[in-house]
Amino acid sequence: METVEQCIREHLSSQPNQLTKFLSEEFCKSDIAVIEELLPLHLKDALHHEANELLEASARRRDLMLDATGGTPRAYASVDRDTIFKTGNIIKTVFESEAVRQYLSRIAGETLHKVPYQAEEYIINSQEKSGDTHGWHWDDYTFALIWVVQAPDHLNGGRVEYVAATEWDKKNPRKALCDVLASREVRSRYINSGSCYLMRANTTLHRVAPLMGNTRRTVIVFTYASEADLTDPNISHETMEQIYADELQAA
Ligand SMILES: O=C(O)CCC(=O)C(=O)O
Ligand SMILES: [Fe+2]
Repeated sequence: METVEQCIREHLSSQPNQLTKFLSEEFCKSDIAVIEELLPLHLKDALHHEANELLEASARRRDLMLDATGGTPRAYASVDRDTIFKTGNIIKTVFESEAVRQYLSRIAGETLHKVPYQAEEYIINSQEKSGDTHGWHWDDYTFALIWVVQAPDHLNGGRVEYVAATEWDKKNPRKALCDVLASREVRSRYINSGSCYLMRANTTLHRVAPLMGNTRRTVIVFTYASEADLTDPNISHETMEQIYADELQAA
């Protein structure tokens, strides 16, 4: 029987070169690229199904303000990496996929590596009620791939907002955040369910705007490292340590 990896590899090798080139140009220009068909449909369905099941069984609310990113809020339900690892199957298989990493490396124009910090490999987040948001922040590692499992109602917030080519001043994050927001144009995108997007997330300031009204938005977030990240002494994990304090202590 064909393995998941073989299936993904075949699927990706049949993507038109033109499309890959277009995505790569998009990413190069704007540090974000929305990919509609990174997986064949049946695997995407399985991925979504697993995310919803894990959320139902094991989600924990996170409601906190993060000092490390300038005092911005996190308000959503989430499932941590170890729970996904222990009870899931397809999410970790797709995360481990070399074919996916190679394809994303073509889009990014550089090699994506497995992230050297396990807690950040994959996470499920779900903004589930009015006001829920993933506040302004930068990620610890260069690349994030976000699978939109459920998109919110179009008129009810939950859009991805971002400003590319910015710097996270870890010594003074609040000022860095305010300076960017005071001086730069913020872009906003509605990402459809079934799509995923690749972002240069360590230099792109980003957030999920607060939900307005009764709607839900669920994502699976994969993190990948650049070659440079692997030896960067300035990478730290304060954000993860604060959001997942209980889980990381238990581990
Ligand atoms: O939910 C999203 O689209 C973004 C998630 C995110 O930025 C993160 O998990 O770091
Ligand atoms: Fe992020």
